[in-house]
Amino acid sequence: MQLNKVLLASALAMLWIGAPVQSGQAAEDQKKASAFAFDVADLDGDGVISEAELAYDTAAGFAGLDTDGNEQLVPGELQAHDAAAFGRVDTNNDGSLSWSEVIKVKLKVLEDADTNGDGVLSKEEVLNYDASRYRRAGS
Ligand SMILES: [Ca+2]
Ligand SMILES: [Ca+2]
Ligand SMILES: [Ca+2]
Repeated sequence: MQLNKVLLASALAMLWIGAPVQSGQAAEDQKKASAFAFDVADLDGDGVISEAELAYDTAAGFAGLDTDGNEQLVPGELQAHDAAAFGRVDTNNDGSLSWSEVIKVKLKVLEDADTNGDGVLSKEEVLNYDASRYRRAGS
């Protein structure tokens, strides 16, 4: 089921933005999940994630999580939601995440994670970024 795989990985990538690294999840599992999300998001298989691929992946993740289809994500639609992370993404504080709020954060992540500044994310950049988030979340 390719579509389910895409939605699952996109959901993982979605978490990758704003939110919840699950507490108690082993670092190794977290790394595997990141690598899997990367492979699915890399649609053309060139080994890097471009801004267009990131936007596509975000859109798929957003649609997959928006179970009532109202184009807003509310806490109940996000698993393992973390109030602090949710609040950072919810910039207008209306208690739900709109597409523009989500994509803005994603593009910021791309900027932050792109350590060599070439405008695309390599797997190494993504894994390093996720690992640094994981360490922060665990401390
Ligand atoms: Ca690519
Ligand atoms: Ca909002
Ligand atoms: Ca890069």
